[in-house]
Amino acid sequence: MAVILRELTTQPEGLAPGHGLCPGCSESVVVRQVLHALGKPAVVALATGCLEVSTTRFPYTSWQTSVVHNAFENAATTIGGAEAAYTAMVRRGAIQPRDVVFVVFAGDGATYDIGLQWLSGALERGHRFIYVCLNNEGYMNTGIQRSGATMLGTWTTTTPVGKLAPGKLTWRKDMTGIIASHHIPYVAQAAPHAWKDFMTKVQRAGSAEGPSFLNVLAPCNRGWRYEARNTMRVSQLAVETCLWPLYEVDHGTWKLDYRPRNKRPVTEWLQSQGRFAHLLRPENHAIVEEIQQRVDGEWEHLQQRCQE
Ligand SMILES: Cc1ncc(C[n+]2csc(CCOP(=O)(O)OP(=O)(O)O)c2C)c(N)n1
Ligand code: SF4
Ligand SMILES: [Mg+2]
Repeated sequence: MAVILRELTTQPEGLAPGHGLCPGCSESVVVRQVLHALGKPAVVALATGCLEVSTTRFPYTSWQTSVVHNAFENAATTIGGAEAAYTAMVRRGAIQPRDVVFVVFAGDGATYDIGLQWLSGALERGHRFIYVCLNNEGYMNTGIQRSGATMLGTWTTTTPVGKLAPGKLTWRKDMTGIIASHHIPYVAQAAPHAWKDFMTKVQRAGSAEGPSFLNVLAPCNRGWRYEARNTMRVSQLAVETCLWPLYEVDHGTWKLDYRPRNKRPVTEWLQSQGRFAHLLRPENHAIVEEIQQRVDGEWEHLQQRCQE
């Protein structure tokens, strides 16, 4: 399986231009990477979030695929139902089998927090679908609130910065690890600047014989407070600082997909975004140290898991 750029350029688009996502938003990039990598008809379920509200404004739609919007929390259940109905109808001869793939796009709020039990159940039942978490580290659609994916010290509208608090007070969940402990066929972490790595992972997820989960960092220039043109640079910095390592768990085998030649300090990531501006002040030095220690600890742990 190989991702060949020339072939990608001739494929039809699954997501049309003219949607309402902010200029510079990574979410449309991620969606197009997924649909292009699959290269076959997709049945898509959307959790409520920036992607859904910006691409499905009645009476228009940006989707050139089948798409269903459900509630904020239950996209995994919806796609599981669609996949089960399809399988049952094929089995009893009501429809002809087709080469189609079932895909969820859901934000980190929908995935890490409010939809976690629905997702966990669908994974445990073994439905064949790809779950893509668009992880922009906050509830962006409703005004940049913190989520379980938001990192320690981050400014959001519900973790304000002031005399009493320096942004978010707790670390983030290891959602990729949580999903890996469901022992599904394929789990991976990815980022949009590393497009070939990501699209190869999408293809692996698409050929898995059961559920698969892709946790994709999805930089949000609006909520992260950086200039729209820097989206891919910010994505790259997350990986080069080891804050967002690229790895996969393929049938239980952990594999590191990228090792930075020169691991960058987390301060470079913090400097790239206005939501961390307060952390660069001397009085918040200890928080930056803690972030670095946690990132280093997670990186060490990951390398051990990958037997590197
Ligand atoms: C049960 C429920 N609670 C809250 C909301 C309001 N709501 C809609 S989208 C959203 C935030 C989505 O955040 P996330 O899943 O991270 O997606 P993003 O917009 O950041 O891409 C919230 C809180 C809702 N629609 N339903
Ligand atoms: S708020 Fe962020 S995630 Fe939402 S459309 Fe704008 S850039 Fe994208
Ligand atoms: Mg989000």
